[in-house]
Amino acid sequence: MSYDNNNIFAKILRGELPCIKVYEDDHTMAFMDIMPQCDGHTLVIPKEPAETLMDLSDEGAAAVIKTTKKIAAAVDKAMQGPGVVLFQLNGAGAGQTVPHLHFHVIPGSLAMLRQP
Ligand code: DGP
Repeated sequence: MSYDNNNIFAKILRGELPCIKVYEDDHTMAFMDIMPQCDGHTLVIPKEPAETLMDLSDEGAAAVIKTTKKIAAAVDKAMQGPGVVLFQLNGAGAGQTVPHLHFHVIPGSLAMLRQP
């Protein structure tokens, strides 16, 4: 597995770059997206170095899903719907731009997402 220790989210995890952090525990962190699709767009990442979901351990996957569930509930409550979209890209070919696994938690609906 390749992992770039100098990617932006690795720097955020080490405290070398700022972020608007909304949640942190021993295994995960959540912070606001710097280029949000809409207000409330939040990112959830594991602390384990993993570029894609396939690179993450089962324990890391359980932790990141647990945190994503918490954040999705909080975003839903704060933004009041109409729903919450989750997405997660694996690899540059899929459009992943930051090579540290992250889940997007976006209030709204698929139809409301900004088109590329
Ligand atoms: P993706 O295309 O799935 O790899 O999404 C990467 C997301 O990361 C994108 O929505 C913008 C966000 N992002 C990029 N750089 C930064 C940063 O320095 N800080 C924060 N908070 N988000 C960032």
